[in-house]
Amino acid sequence: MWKKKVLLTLFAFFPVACSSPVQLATVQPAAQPKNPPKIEQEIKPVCYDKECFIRANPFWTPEEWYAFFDQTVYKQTIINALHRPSTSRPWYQFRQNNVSNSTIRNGVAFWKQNADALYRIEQEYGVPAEIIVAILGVETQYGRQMGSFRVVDSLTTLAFTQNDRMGYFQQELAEFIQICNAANKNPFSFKGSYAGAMGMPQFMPSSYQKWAKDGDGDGWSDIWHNPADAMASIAYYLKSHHWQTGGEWSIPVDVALTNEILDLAEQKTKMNHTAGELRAMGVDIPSRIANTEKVVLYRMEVAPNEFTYYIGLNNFYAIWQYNHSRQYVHAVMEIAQSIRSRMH
Ligand SMILES: [Ca+2]
Repeated sequence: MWKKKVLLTLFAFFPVACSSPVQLATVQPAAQPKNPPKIEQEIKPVCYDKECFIRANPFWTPEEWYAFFDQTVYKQTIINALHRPSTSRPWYQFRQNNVSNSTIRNGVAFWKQNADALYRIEQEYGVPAEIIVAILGVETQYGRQMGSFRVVDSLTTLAFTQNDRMGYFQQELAEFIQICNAANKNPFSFKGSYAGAMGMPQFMPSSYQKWAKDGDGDGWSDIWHNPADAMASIAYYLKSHHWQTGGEWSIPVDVALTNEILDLAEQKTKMNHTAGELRAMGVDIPSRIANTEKVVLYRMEVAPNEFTYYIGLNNFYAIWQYNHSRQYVHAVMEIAQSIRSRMH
């Protein structure tokens, strides 16, 4: 089951990748290619060598695959990054590092530069401009830090070095090559994070297949260079994950600190309770939220050992699906609100 879940997960927001300056891929075709047809990727068994992978992906001949692999470079730094233990920082530290004045200031400038396209995308998808801008800010600093690894090196290294997600990266590699083939692009010209997350919104190839959009109507979803395409892709992603126009995202709540509540606040993020059920457990939820509404209870450490409890609503969950981190959602929301307030 995890494999299926991972496929639906965006490996966005990798701090390692974000530490490098952007080096834009040079992909300027003579003629504008059309978006490739969506590829239905079946779940394939994990391969432990390239021969097996080549047999499983016959859209290229073995000679073409071997010529390709000859040009890819194994990167130990990618494996090191994969195995680096993920440290779960409390919110008050995460906030300090991710909600910066420069991100807000640059977000305001980015909005002004792209105001027409943003307005159009906001109207089409029903996702507010400030949310789209804030996600671009947190992911890649508005395209300034999209990752410095060649996507082919990242995916090949991760696909053929023993790790728990080999099968996942093999599928991502196959999808990436098929995207490039169908669009007549050179796969070696694209850069991304160490894990292969690509472009301004940091989409993995499978996410690109499902949710990348052509925001400026030139026929190619260029999430690497074209802000309109990147913005439309983020908006479509959120819309596809049930963003509700005008909906709330998260509300601070008073709680009765029972063991049941403490347990619940530490569980995985799932919209598996209703507001009515939480009210019955002693959570003080504002009356405007209907008893039937699905919510998730969680808490954020706002200072050492000081917690604020929240209920996350539908739009909290939509953003959480972009990046499975409550801190990420709060950073996006805080940046979005600050940017919006400076636009008036
Ligand atoms: Ca485009």
